Amino acid sequence: MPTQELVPQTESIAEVYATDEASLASVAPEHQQRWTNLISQFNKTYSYRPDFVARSPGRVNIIGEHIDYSLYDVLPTAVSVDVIMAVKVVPASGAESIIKIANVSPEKFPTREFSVPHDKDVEIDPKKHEWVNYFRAGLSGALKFLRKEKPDGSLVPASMEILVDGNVPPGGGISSSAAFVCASALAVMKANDHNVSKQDLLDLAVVSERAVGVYSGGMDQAASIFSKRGYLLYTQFFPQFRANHVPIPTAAEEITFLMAQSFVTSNKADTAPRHYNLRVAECTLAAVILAKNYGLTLPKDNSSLGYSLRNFQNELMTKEERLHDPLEYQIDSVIQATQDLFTKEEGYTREEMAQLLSITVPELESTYLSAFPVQAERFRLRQRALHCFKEARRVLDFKACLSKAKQLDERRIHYLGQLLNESQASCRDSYECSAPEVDDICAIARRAGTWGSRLTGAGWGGCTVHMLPQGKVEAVTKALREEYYLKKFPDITKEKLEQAMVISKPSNGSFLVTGA
Ligand code: NG1
Ligand code: MG
Repeated sequence: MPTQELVPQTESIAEVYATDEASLASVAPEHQQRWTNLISQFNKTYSYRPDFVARSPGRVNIIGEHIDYSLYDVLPTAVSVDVIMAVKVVPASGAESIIKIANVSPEKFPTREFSVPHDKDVEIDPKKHEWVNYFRAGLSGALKFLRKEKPDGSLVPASMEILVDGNVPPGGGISSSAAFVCASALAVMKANDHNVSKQDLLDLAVVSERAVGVYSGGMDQAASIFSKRGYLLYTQFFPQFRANHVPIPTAAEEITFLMAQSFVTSNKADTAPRHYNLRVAECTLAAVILAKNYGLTLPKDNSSLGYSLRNFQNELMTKEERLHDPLEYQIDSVIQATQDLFTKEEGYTREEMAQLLSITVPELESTYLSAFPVQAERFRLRQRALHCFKEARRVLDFKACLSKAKQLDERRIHYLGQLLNESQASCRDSYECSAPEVDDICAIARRAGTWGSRLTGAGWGGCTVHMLPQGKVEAVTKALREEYYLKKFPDITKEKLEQAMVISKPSNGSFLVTGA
């Protein structure tokens, strides 16, 4: 029986030699054909072989939704779909480095060429939806990191010729963005001869993704970089990042996770001011108003806006309580505090929040609502904070249930399923990040025999995840096909229907392949 293992954060990203077929097969058993195609198409495009391939996968979040940016623990893992990026390093000449980037599907993702100034930041316009923005984001984060290492300004970034193949569905809730940004950042580090550690890659990829205009927590990048085949990644952000590989215990009936797309896509770059970034702002404002009410000064932390609900929890506890009270009790106290303070179900206006903080509205806006645009009249602090704290408890409960038993009996399995269902209900009612289609999928799947069903990722459409016995996979996929996909999309192609539902196997995180 595999046991829980602490993730080695300072370890370098794994490098595998393409000629060593056994080790390549052990890290990437699926998609061998895609790898071979990438190399031969690279050869055709640029007339030589690449120096290396950088690869990073998408992820599925099992439980812990919308709480990473409040610095609470989450439980995701990498999936087998990924972004692979073949690279040839070209010696830089003159004052500019040149990036040529092509995609194996040029009709959808046209080839681009651009120069990288040696002494300036990479510019990205988040309003222009360009597939290469995600590469630029990774490039920008990596160059910032490399420049810090050479403060004398002597860094001459390598020119690169690149061919990309990604099969993570975009806007589909399994983080095509993190896969692309992490693979890009890793490729740039390698091209510039930097043997990057997993932790450094995580730190710079999180900053990178913020360059595309989203307040992003760190879950997706952590899962994409650190995951290990067969394990979930128990990821902690407070007081600093730490992660553990958690095995899924055996059960009488094999436990399977199925992902099902809703095919309702929410483009984060467009909707963030009303959805994602607004939620980040609501949680941050809830944290600072709670702190103010209890006479506490929150020290800045490394969350997106610098103040998190997790940090409030920490400050509210006395030293004694922090040391001796289980985290579950501590969370119960902050749930109570939230219910006592935020009594307005309809939410709070800017004026009301400013008053609670004893500041002016312009001060409120410049401190909490200006890093990224946020559109809202009212901020539903009670519902958002309650979702966050209760979801954080569910993650602790889920993890404890996995860790305690060598074998999961029926009672425990049902308990895990119930936690997933409660998570979905809370996302729908308190966090308002579900969608009617997602609710529909979950209801159909449960009727057909899942133990638990919920949205995964940011929501507002996107992807769902289901925990079910292996023996029920056929019944559940049949029900979803007939009652959701064929009903909602009568003209759906066979190919699309095949991509709609996949069994999610916890996969390996980022790695490099050389000698291809
Ligand atoms: P998606 O939109 O699925 O990539 C986002 C965030 C995560 C996390 C989840 C919700 C980014 C890159 N990712 O995921 O950090 O907050 O939503 O749990 O913004
Ligand atoms: Mg994303």
